[in-house]
Amino acid sequence: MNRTPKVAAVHDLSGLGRCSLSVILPVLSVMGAQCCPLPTAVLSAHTAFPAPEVAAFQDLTGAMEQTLVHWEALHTSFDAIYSGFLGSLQQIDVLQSLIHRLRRKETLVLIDPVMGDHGRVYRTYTPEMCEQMIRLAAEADLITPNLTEAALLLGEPFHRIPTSQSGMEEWLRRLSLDGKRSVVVTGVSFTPKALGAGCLDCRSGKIRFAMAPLEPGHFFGTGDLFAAVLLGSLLRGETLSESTARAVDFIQKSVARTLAVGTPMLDGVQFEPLLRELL
Ligand code: PXL
Repeated sequence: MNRTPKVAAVHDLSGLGRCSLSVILPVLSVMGAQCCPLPTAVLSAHTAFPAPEVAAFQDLTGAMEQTLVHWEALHTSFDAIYSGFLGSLQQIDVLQSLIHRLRRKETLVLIDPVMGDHGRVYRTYTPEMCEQMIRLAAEADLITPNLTEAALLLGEPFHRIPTSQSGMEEWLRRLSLDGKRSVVVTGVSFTPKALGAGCLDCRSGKIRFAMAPLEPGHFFGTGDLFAAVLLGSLLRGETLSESTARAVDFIQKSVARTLAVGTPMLDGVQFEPLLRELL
């Protein structure tokens, strides 16, 4: 019988709006992985909710540093280190130390470079943070940018985001840093009726696209849901292209269900009833 894979999940915990740890924990658990949270911050709601002046935001950078010291003292090792939304330059530095100090040869380092969406950089993300994230993401085994983040990583203006398959293949090769890391780009679409992701597996050099019917709605937190399903699938031994297809399919079904129920976009997608499909 196989040991349960262990994941260090470096993400925030947001009370309202399904995203980050509140999505990643259930998905990884149902897919048979142990999720060890390293919370970066506790928020009353994710940052897209209105009324930021009354919002709770507890920065946990100090606790992150202390956790790293404790985990290192315990000689803890992980099958994967998986990071997402980070709140400050210092948090990116802590993540870098964590990777340098706890990574083993067999550890999969998945960095989701959460910096922006829909052609805009998140308001909490400074140019220095973008630069530091680009540097750190160069050390990842796998990155999962959306189109906006892909442009930021490549230093390309948003209007140059490719709309053709050959253009996206070229971006995937560039994002892989000449095959040094694997890449999954989300939000890819070449026809009005389909949306999905493109992946480049640095071990085989192969590029694949996984597409699903386009659902007419945008929801927060789908990037986190996507990367969590992708990672859960990879840790079960599925290939990058199989894992990408599984994640695309799961997001499409979750979005379709949410549209049918009609809950608000800020609440994220109704994935809970579909979790059993990931078993
Ligand atoms: O889903 C990305 C994300 C995660 N965590 C917080 C966010 C966002 C995106 O806006 O605000 C707190």
